[in-house]
Amino acid sequence: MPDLSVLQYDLVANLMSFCIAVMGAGAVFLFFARANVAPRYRPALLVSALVPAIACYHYARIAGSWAAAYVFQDGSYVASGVPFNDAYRYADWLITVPLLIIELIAVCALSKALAKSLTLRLSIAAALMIVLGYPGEIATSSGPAWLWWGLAMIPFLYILKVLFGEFGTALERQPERARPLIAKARTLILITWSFYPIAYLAPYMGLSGAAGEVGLQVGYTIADITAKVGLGLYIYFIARAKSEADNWDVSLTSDVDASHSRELVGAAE
Ligand SMILES: *C/C=C(C)/C=C/C=C(C)/C=C/C1=C(C)CCCC1(C)C
Repeated sequence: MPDLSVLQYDLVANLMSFCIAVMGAGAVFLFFARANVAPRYRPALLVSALVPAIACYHYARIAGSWAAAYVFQDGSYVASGVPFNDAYRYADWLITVPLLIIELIAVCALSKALAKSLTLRLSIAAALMIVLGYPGEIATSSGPAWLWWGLAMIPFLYILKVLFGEFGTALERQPERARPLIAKARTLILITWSFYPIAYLAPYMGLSGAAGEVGLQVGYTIADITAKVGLGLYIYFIARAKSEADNWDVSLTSDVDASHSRELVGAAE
């Protein structure tokens, strides 16, 4: 681990702490938000809540490992000799990345056969992508790093191909008001997920030392928050839009929504 200034060390430590708070709050919000959507979309929201809950736990471990990897000495942070454990990130991704795919497919309530086939193929591809990426992440020379990167890119590109191909076709049959939200959720996946394979290569493209390490930790953390809590919020809004399109009466479960639903009923009459 490279030596860090107080500012660099604190930037990472504070961002990890912020991430624990956001993931925890996101998990609680999405868990209770289930009540505001029709029962058929609740499993999607439950999965959306599980993802930041799992990440909240892993970030507590990651932040602990970051603290253990450094000691404060003569005005700056130097490596303590305890290795920083990057495996927590990969263990987290191995569980959460397939779950993110599952929540997006679940909220669409596609035909059973299509949902099953997409879920199976995409979650296996997602897990394979993470497993193939790990040996490269811990590699110390560029040969194996590039090799595993290339191998992990195959399932990654497959996921994007299916999301913008087959899944895109299924999207056309979604209710009108949910369609733009689903398309935006998919764009969020494209943008945030593309960040990871680029950040992974940073040390091999000239960004090394303290700036490289801080950049990587900050980048992964921001991407994780956006990809998990950001997507979770989209899943919630999609589920709300679809519940309304299904004429599900929100006032039955929530007082706050009663006046809104009366407006809807009024508009329908
Ligand atoms: C919440 C965590 C998320 C959304 C993590 C996503 C991770 C990726 C899309 C990682 C992709 C990688 C490649 C495509 C190649 C190099 C190795 C990885 C694992 C960084």
